[in-house]
Amino acid sequence: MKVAILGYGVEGQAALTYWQNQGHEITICDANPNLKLPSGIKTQLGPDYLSNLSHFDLVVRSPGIKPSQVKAANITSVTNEFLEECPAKIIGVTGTKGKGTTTTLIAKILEAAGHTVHLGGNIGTPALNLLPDIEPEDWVILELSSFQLMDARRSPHIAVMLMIATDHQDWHPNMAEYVAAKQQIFAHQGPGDLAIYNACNLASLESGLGAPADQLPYNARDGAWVDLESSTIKMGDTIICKTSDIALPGRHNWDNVCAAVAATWPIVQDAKPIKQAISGFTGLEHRLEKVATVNGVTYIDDSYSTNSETAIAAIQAYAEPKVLILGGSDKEASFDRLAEAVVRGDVRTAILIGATAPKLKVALKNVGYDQIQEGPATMPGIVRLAAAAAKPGDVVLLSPACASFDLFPNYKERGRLFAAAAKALL
Ligand code: UMA
Repeated sequence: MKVAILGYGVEGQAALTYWQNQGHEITICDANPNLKLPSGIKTQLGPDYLSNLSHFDLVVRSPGIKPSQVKAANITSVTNEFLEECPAKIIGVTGTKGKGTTTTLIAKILEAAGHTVHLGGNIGTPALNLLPDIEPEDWVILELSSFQLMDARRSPHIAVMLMIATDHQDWHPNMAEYVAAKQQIFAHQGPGDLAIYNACNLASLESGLGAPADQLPYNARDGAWVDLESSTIKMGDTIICKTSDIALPGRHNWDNVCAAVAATWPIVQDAKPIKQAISGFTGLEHRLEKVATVNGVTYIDDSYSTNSETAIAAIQAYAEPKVLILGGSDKEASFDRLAEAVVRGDVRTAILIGATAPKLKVALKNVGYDQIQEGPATMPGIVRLAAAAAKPGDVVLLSPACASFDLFPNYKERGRLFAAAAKALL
């Protein structure tokens, strides 16, 4: 077959290995004319990279490329190929925020219960790279983004939809398309499959109630929920653990814990491994990660926070006075709710950085908040400014509510530089 791989990033590279190993003739198509590629590979690079796709027998779309841009008869994606070829049962997790944490917690619970688990998808490992090692009795846990789900032709056996909030409106033309893309996680399920939804989030609730599979809510008494009276996490009437057993910081993570309990209970039917995983998992890198304590000030790296909802959750996760670092590249989002949370959130100073700094300043001033400092363009300077503003007992919180691409290569590098600058204060 003549196979065109659209986009040569992480998934494109996985696709190249996969289809090349099957002996097909590959052409890499990418908007970037300066890509580094293996020698001898055919290419179609630059502005016309999406032209003449009808000449190929198969076209493989990378998640970052919009399906509407691709004019070809036989289109697939790494996600579609994996969903078709995977020999084991799959648990898929989507939602706006909490996907990575919930996906990982599900994997840890199943591991604690003695299962062999494979973890991948949007969290960083392209699903096709998992395929060679998967045995039929294993479990696969996939984090799935709207970009990956949008043209999905199959759904996972157990599908989890976490909270949905406004995001990626620079890529999807509107929220309706974003939510419809996420709903593909349920759309192709059938009898015997399980659709898990967040009963306290309208878009997730509506999507779950419309799912063709068996439905199981969380944040609801007939599913996994937090019993505030007894301070416990329950599955129906069964106590799984105390809320104080949860090692993840912040109340928003109780939602992720409940989602993971709902997804794994039907498989393990035993509170012990679930509690063990919940009490041992402190979180992923760059998600409310404590990276240093200097002069009585705690430095928290929440660089993964790229929208207002996650920054609000981060502000609410700490009772201490905060020096908050906000800003980055623009995703066309409103900062009004974030500004309200800053006012209520005991924020000593907000340091504004990057392209969205002026927009954030307006939103903060509109709600009467003026403890604002403009940050420099490099992380050591930003952290020094934060350190000077903080008092012993404070938290310096990098939770930017924005993507990183104006000042940093990606959110991981932004977080890594923050941690390094904080440690350099010692
Ligand atoms: N490209 C084009 N045209 C475009 C867009 C991209 O030619 O319109 C090219 C770029 O020049 C580049 C390549 O495509 O060479 C990049 O491909 P990609 O953007 O699809 O990204 P990958 O490197 O393949 O990584 C993807 C996910 N990226 C996106 O969805 C944008 C990764 O999620 C994921 O970890 C990886 O596959 C493995 O599955 C990242 C992400 O930001 C972390 N996801 C979003 C999020 O979490 O909010 C959805």
